[in-house]
Amino acid sequence: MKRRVLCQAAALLAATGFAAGAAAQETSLRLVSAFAENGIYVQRLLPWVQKFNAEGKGVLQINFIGGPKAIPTFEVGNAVKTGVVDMALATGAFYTNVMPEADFLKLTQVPVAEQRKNGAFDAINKVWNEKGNMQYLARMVENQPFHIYTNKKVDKPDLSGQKIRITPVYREFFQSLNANVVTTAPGEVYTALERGVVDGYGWPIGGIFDLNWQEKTKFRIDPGFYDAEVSLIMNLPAFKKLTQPQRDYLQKQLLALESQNSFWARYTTEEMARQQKAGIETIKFDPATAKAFVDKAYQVGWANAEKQSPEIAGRFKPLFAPK
Ligand code: 173
Ligand code: 173
Repeated sequence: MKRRVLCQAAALLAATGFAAGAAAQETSLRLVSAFAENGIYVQRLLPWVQKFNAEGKGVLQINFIGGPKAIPTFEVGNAVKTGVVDMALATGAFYTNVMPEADFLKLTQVPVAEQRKNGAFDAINKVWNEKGNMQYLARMVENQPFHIYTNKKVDKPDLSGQKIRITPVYREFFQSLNANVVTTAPGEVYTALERGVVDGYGWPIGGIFDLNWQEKTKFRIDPGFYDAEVSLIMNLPAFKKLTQPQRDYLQKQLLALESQNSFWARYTTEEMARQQKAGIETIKFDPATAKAFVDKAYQVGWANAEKQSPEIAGRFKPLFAPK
């Protein structure tokens, strides 16, 4: 694995090295995505990169290298930490190998705009700086709850006898529902479903069509739980090297990116309709069971956070709690 990443790093440097020195004041940041290039997250990010580069000429540029073919999904965090790349689009569940706290961001119940005001964003950055050698830049996905998608019908929140594809997002919660779990990158979900290696998977409400999973999906369990966190992160030394005008420009564009997050509520409505049209049936619980299901997700999520990192979980919890 190590060797493969080094080898890819060499390829990245070779691919991007030519740009260096073109303009003395201009810095070009190498960006990768832990999510597939044809998926909704990268599809929304690329126009932002284009605008960033058009308006940032002579100041700061972003060079999008690619998705998981450039750096494998679960290696992206380390690539940012070590400076193999400058910046990444990722989610915390993909870089718990850097710090377990990365996955805690799924537990936020306040909008990122509020996180910037109430101290949550600063609290996150203190940890990301100290433990991850990273700057947490911006959250570009909000209002995207996770769901259980399965091919085996259930009439209560019990996944006994089911094998479910997970990432760290879902592990303890699905295990508490008696599932057998197997961790895979998103890029392996289709094949796992096709071969019957798994009966289902965890994923947010939106995006299952991006890799054609609807072809292999019979049911979605409602309600959703947590909030999918997809964010830009940056190597800390690379961030600190930026001049003040570069930093100001970056910050302006990051806030502009976050200001578009109202998209996600609309996307949820569209994706639910699209799933229904594709023949995916919804499994719903009675209101009391649904509430207990969501409460359990947060209870299990925070209990695990407190077990892994009690001090930091204690700092985050009041800042992430709904008002
Ligand atoms: O994993 C690899 O072998 C790899 O990614 C690579 C990259 C550049 C040149 C040769 C191999
Ligand atoms: O791969 C995943 O299921 C996962 O952890 C995730 C996190 C955020 C957005 C989409 C997927």
